[in-house]
Formats: sequence, structure tokens, C-alpha cells
Amino acid sequence: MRIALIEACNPDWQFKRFSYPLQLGYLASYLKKNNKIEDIIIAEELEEVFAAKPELVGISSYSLNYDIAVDFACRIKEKLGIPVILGGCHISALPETFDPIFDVAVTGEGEETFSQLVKLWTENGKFEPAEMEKINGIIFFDKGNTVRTAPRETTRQLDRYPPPDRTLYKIRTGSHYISTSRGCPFHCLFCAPRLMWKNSRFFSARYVMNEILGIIQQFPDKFTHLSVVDDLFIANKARLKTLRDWFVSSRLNELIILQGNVRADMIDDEMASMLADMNFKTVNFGAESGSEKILKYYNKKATAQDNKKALEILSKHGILSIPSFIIGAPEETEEDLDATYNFIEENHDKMAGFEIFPLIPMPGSQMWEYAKNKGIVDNNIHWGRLEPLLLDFDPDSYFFLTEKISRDKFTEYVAKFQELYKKYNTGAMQFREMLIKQGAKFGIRKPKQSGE
Ligand code: B12
Ligand code: SF4
Repeated sequence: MRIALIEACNPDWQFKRFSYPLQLGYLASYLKKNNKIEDIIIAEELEEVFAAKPELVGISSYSLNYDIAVDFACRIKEKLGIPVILGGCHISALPETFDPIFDVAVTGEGEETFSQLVKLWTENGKFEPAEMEKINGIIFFDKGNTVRTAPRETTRQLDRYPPPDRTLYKIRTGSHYISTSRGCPFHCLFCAPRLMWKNSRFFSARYVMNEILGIIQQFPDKFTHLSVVDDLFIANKARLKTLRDWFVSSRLNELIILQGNVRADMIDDEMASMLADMNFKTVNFGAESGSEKILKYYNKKATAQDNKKALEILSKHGILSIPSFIIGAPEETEEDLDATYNFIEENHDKMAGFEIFPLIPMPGSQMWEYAKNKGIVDNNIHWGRLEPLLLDFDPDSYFFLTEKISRDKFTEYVAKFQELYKKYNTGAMQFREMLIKQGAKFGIRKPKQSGE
């Protein structure tokens, strides 16, 4: 049986060539191990799916790509007439947006559920509702009704999942991605993973080491940079120490440069020196705001002082930070926005760069519930409007959440923050220019029209 997996995304999404979707690699590895299916491809474009002539397709979708996922499914059905299974954070957060163009959707952790569905298909050649009802964590359409089965429990033993099959990606650079845990112990108001992963779970240090050794073996000449995509890589300090010791004793820290996500309030000299020992050159963290009031509103549990201190400690240890900031909270006043602006002005010299995002009500986050209750969003929006855009900010498609300042005033502030971003992120701006020249598109994502 041949299976094709694809992430719903326009091929001209600006960063597509620099990344690869780990979730699809996990699903492929699990199917290879448990269903003994070897014929699997991870496609980057829909044309590759058509050319492979698979018998079943799996599509992964973030919320902002959901219109693209539905469009992909329509075109696959039209051209190949085969079953299409959806999964990923959008449908897990908003199962009520299930579109019957999909034969089945998988919510939550996907490995075991997908494996059971593929087994059902290989054995029966069809998805019988009576059989599907026995599989936890799925949604399907039966006799005009949407059926949702009981939720799938997440595994306690992440190590039972084999690492993502990286042979299936088109790797173009020496940059690789690794996920060493699932979930985050914190509950920031704007962040979605909480709903997806109720608690945080870790792959063991031994598993992570083996996965890294596997990447080295597979790409001996093409492995210079490792991006740790975990929500909070440093959450488990004991495991971090083990990994640090191994990086140092094996001299891996002389071979590869690392990057990952941290939290400012967890950064002290000991933590920064562990990260520096491993050869972390840059770290990302959500600084979010220069205003204590807004940090509290976001339930960030870190203060502006923590952010400043983290920047100082990290730069003392030779690690450059890329903090991200959010503007546009309902409670935010001009003073709060000024506090964020001033924070960046005063501390930019300790940053490798920074990100600024207008606040987006992401499905799965408390901000989505808030915006929904206020009538700002609903389940029928054009999902591409959830793209967090600063430089390409479009007031006509942005979901304004601000309540203490007018839309016009907020739009003026966006322009001010755009200038601030351009002033200090010259490297990122040059990179953007280069990508634009190469045909990359920025702005709201929508399905590509034929001929486009
Ligand atoms: C790493 C990451 C990225 C990386 C991806 C790197 C890579 N090479 O994989 C990069 C930096 C590229 C990225 C970009 C963006 N990201 Co991001 N990202 C994440 C992060 C931190 C981890 C994702 C991950 O790898 N998880 C581990 C895998 C195993 O879990 P998973 O993806 O959920 O997959 C499991 C299930 O969902 C399911 N599943 C998934 N797909 C499918 C498909 C099928 C067929 C089946 C059966 C099952 C299934 O099975 C999988 C295995 O169990 C998440 C937060 C999070 N904790 O999930 C945010 C997150 C997914 N990102 C988010 C966003 C908003 C973005 C951006 C828009 C940010 C931006 N400013 O541009 C872009 C959009 C990218 C795009 N593809 O269009 C949001 C999405 C919210 C939403 N409701 O859609 C999240 C949840 C963070 C948040 N803000 O709350 N991201
Ligand atoms: S923003 Fe960061 S710290 Fe907060 S819940 Fe999300 S991943 Fe965790």
C-alpha cells in the first residue's frame, strides 16, 4: 500500500524550503514500524502526491492553513478519488470545523490512531462506520451526522514512538529539526499547545542522543545546525544536565550549533552556562510585553525584569536571544504599547534580532475563546486571516482585539513597530528581500488558484 503525507501549505510560503514538518515524519516512522508499510512519501507539493498515485493521503494542517487543507482534499478527491485523512493542531483544537470532504480526521496525538485507521483500510478496503466507532480520537461523517469518538489518551511513554523518518524529506541545508518533548507546563493566554498536549512529556536523554546520532549518520556532510522545536526545551533540568554532559564529552558541541526555546524566568547563570556548553548560539523566548500589567494579563508568569535579566545573562554567556513580543491585547493602552517599544529600544543591543506579532486568537488558546465570545471570530472565518503579520499587517483582515484604544490608533502603533523592526532587524530584512526576489510570498495565506 502506498501512502502520501503532506502539510497543507502554499508551496511559495516563504520559509518552506528551510523547514521540514516533523509531525509527518513521526507518522511515517510509526506506520513503517507497526503496519509494516514501507511505501510512504512526504510530499512538499500537491503535484508530487498526484504523481505518486497513492492509495491513501494524510494531510496535516495548522489553523491558518485550514482552507488550503480543504482545497487539497477536494483536488485529491477529484483527481485520485482516494481516502483523505486530516490531522494536526487545527482540527484537534476545533473538531466542530470538520469538513466532510475528509473521510476521517484525527484529533490529538496521531501515531496510534493513524496506524489503526491504516490497518482498517488495508484489511477492509473501506472505512465502515461500525468499525470506525471503535477507534478513539477520530471524527467522521455518517448518514448526515458528524460522529466523534472518545478522545485518544496521549502516551506516557514517548520513547515508544520512533524518531521522524528524515529519509523522506528533501533536506536542502545543514539545518535539522528535533522535538525532544511534547507540551509545556505553562498556560499563556495566547498559546495553543495546552489544549493539544494537556501535560508535558519528555523523550528520554538516551532517546534524544540516539536520534541526534542518527542524524549525524544519515547526513555526515549536511548537519551543522540543530533547531530544537520543543515549546520549552529546558523544562526538565535533570535531563538537560545529562544532555549537556554528553554534548561536552562527545565533543558534539564542536560540530553543531544549537537553537531552541527557553523562558526568561528560568534563565540563571547555571542554566545559561549549560546551554553555552552545548553550543547554543541563539535562543528564542516570549518576552511578549514591556508592561507588567499586560504580562499578567497574558498569564506569562515572567516579568519585564526577568526578560531584561535573561537578556543580560545570556549575552554574558555568549548566547544571543531572539525574544518575541506581542501587541494588541484587549487590555493594552498606549502606555503599555510604549512600554514594549521602549523595552526594545533599551535592550536591542543584547538581542540577535526580535519578532513582533500582532495578537492573534489562535484556535486552541484561551484568546480564541475570548474572541469567539465577543463575536470577533467564529468557525466560518477565512482561516488565512489568522496569519500573524507585522510587516504585511492588513487592517481589513486583522481581527482587532484591542478595547482600550481605537483600531486607527492601534494601526498607527503597528506602523511604529514596523519601523522599529526594520531599524534593528537589518539581517532579517535583507533575507526577506532575497526571498521576495526568489518569488516567496508574504501576507495572508489562501489556496492557490489554478494558473497562479
Ligand atoms: C516547531 C513549530 C513550528 C516550526 C515547524 C518546524 C518543523 N520543522 O517542524 C516552524 C517555525 C516552521 C513553525 C511555524 C509556524 N508556526 Co508553529 N509551531 C511549532 C511547535 C512549537 C511544535 C510543532 C511540533 O513539531 N510538534 C510536535 C508534533 C509531533 O506535534 P503535532 O505537529 O501536533 O503533530 C501531532 C498531531 O497533531 C497529529 N498530526 C499532525 N498532523 C497530522 C496529520 C495526519 C494525517 C494525522 C493522522 C495526524 C496528524 O499527529 C502528530 C504526532 O502525534 C508548535 C507548538 C506545539 N507544541 O505544537 C507551534 C504551532 C503549531 N505553530 C503555530 C503557528 C501559529 C505557527 C506560524 C503561523 C508562526 C508564524 N509566525 O509564522 C508558522 C506557520 C507554519 C506553517 N507550516 O504554515 C501554532 C498553531 C496554532 C494553530 N491553531 O494553528 C502553534 C500551536 C504554536 C502556538 N502559537 O500556539 N512552527
Ligand atoms: S507561550 Fe511558551 S511558556 Fe507560554 S504556554 Fe506557550 S510554550 Fe508555554
